[in-house]
Amino acid sequence: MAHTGEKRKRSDEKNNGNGSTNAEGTLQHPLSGFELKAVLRESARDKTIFLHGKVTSGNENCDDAVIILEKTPFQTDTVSSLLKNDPELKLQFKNDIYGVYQLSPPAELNEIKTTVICPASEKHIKKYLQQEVYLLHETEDDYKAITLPYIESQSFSIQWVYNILEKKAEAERIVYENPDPANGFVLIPDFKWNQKQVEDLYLIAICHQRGIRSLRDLNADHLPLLMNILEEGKEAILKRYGITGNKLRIYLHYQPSYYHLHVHFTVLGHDAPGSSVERAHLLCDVIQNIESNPQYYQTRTLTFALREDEALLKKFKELRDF
Ligand code: GTA
Repeated sequence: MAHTGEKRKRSDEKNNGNGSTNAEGTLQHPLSGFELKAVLRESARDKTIFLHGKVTSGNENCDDAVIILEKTPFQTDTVSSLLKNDPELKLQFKNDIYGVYQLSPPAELNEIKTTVICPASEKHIKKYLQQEVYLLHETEDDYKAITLPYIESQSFSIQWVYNILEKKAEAERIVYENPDPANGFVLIPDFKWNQKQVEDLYLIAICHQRGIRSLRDLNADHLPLLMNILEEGKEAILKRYGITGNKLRIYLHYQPSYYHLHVHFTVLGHDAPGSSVERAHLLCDVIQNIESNPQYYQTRTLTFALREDEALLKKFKELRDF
């Protein structure tokens, strides 16, 4: 019988160190015992699929897990090795000068980015489910009477944000930090970016100050923080990735999923999810709006889209003529 240490080592090799330890001290594969429950959404264009499944991973009770599979972009520095040394090609058809083949690349050039949310709440499952979306115009009163109570009662946990700010998770991934408690922030690669190519660069700046939920809370007091994020964020990205500020889309989501102020940095050429006009607010515009009217985000009607199944949309339907 293998000793626990040996068992852990073997399982570690198989897992590449990515497993979690169960009660017996054995490392378990994050997808161990995977059973598919439903396909939540798929996109042929984005080469992604969102799955609802069950896993029996580690200590966690994962009757409900969300797994996101995404084919990763080509990397210009390794792409030529895909074609060198007569790779395995299957002819699909040939017509005159046109040939279509299926290429089977070696495993290291054929990665699938795999995101596992485990255990996933019902809200996570709904978030990734393909659904109709509806546009909503939220007035100042709507925010106070409907949205704010909703956010306070049932938004996603932001523990992962505190883990980043307190260096309990992803500490080695931090690209830049301004440690000032009021006007500082942490700049870190987003969940959605594998950092292998800058073509889909995606970072987030998370502010140190707690209690700023979203755009709606921003006023003139927050201008130094917003300016720091804009200027220092651009500078850090130029230094680390060689991408200039005029190639970056720097924006906040309204509504966000996580109500602790954060700013998205994506490259212009990348059509990042959530960068559409009904959700993304450019940071430079946000700063100007507050400069011209310090109460801009408390008083203006803000427009955004909500999915059919979202509790917030149901609240608006109940309480307003929608
Ligand atoms: N570094 O633990 C984390 C982490 N988490 C839990 C979330 N984020 C994290 N980053 C790090 N570590 O950009 C990131 C998210 C997001 C930001 C929160 O924090 O990736 P938000 O509050 O405005 O929420 O931003 P938003 O935009 O709804 O989040 P999200 O998850 O990006 O969803 C938007 C759409 O993107 C989804 O509806 C879906 O269509 C798509 N999407 C989400 N995740 C993926 C994915 N892994 N792969 C492909 N598409 C995805």
